[in-house]
Amino acid sequence: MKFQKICIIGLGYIGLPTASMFATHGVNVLGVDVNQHVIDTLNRGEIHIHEPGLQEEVKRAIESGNFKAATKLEEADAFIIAVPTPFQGNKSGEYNGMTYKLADMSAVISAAESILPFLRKGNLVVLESTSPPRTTVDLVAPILARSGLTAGKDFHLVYSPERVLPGQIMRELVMNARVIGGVTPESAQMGGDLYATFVKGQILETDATTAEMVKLMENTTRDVNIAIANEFARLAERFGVDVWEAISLANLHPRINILSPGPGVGGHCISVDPWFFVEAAPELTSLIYRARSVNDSQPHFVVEKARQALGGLKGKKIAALGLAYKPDVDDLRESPSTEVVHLLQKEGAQVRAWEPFKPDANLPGIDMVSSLDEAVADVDALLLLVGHTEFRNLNPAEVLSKTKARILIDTVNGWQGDLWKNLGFDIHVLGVGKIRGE
Ligand code: SAJ
Repeated sequence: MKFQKICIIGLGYIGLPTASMFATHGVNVLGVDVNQHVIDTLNRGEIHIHEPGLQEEVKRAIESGNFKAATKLEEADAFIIAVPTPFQGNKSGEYNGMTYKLADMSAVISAAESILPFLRKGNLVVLESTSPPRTTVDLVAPILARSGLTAGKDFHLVYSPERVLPGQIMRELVMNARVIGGVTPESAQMGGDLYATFVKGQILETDATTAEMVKLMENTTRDVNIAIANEFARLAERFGVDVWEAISLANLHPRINILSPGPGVGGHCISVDPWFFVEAAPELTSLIYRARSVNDSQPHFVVEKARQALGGLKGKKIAALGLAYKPDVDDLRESPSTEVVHLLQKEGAQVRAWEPFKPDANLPGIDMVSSLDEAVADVDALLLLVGHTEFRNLNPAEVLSKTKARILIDTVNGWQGDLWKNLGFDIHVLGVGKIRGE
């Protein structure tokens, strides 16, 4: 089938790249978002998020005449739901001593409801948002059935997870394999036809619930693997080992690939998605639950490290470098760095935070400064929380000239210890329980 027009609901990190990609491949795209500011920004040809290559793609999309943004839907051949599925801030679930977070599906529900007046026979509806198992068949299909049309019979319904890595979205959107889970094989085929518009990776058709599980399994596996790296870092400190050296040696084994420890796991994906499994089946997910707990407690481990390095935290001044959830992105969602800053302040430290990718971020309770110089000027220690390239490339001599701090706490192994040590800095690296080089 040829798709003439599609509506994409949700113009965030996934919806906007996807919308512009379809538009530059000849499909007429209406991008819909509830946020008027987002719509105004896009219709001016600007973008509201930072992602390499996105600005150029959106510009091409607008120039092609195929893309416009609005707050209201219109009739279309296909509807794609790409809205956030965070967890609920104020509620949690309990099972056998486990306290777990609950998915907030309200944006998916509203998006599905917004399609109702426009749904016609023969349409395709795709859910891309990461969702708990069975969301497509148990939540979305019944909402859409209120139109009087049945999924798999009158219209096609598909779950197709986005699996792109922030920072690499534009390339991965095209090159990654795409899993398309239909409520019927015909739905899956129709979904495959849609994404074949721009996807160069393999298109793999399956059923909707399998596709949901695939997505959650991927991110859960990564979370568990990061948790074990974080636990190895704790063990290495206990046993006087440099975990980074130990990991690189272990990874020479042909079947081992240990990930990197750090200040914790952030972002809207890996720190959230495993909870969808725990919520759906707490009695089956003790390992997944434990991994989440290890990663969520990693900021506390960083704070203890800072306490040791500084001989106490009360009244100490600390420059926190990096608040994004990972290197070279501007996304601060679920960032472990902000958690570290809050915990340090709770212990009486005074923290100045510098985030080069979002210098004007407004984070309640956090003192954001507007330059690196301002952050490091009058502090006792520099705390590296994110391995942004520009932090990794800092020139130690230049930093020395701008700060009176002589203590460095590096949670991401971003700084070459020797260079800093030779200039008189005292360097403490997460996961390193010995003096490097000794
Ligand atoms: N992290 C570590 N150690 C590591 C790797 C990552 O501590 O070795 C931390 C990062 O600093 C960050 C968090 O984990 O705080 C997550 O970062 P990430 O780069 O692992 O993943 P995301 O959240 O940016 O993107 C993930 C990707 N999933 C997988 O790699 C399995 C991406 O492909 C998904 O599309 C995305 O989640 C998503 O949207 O679900």
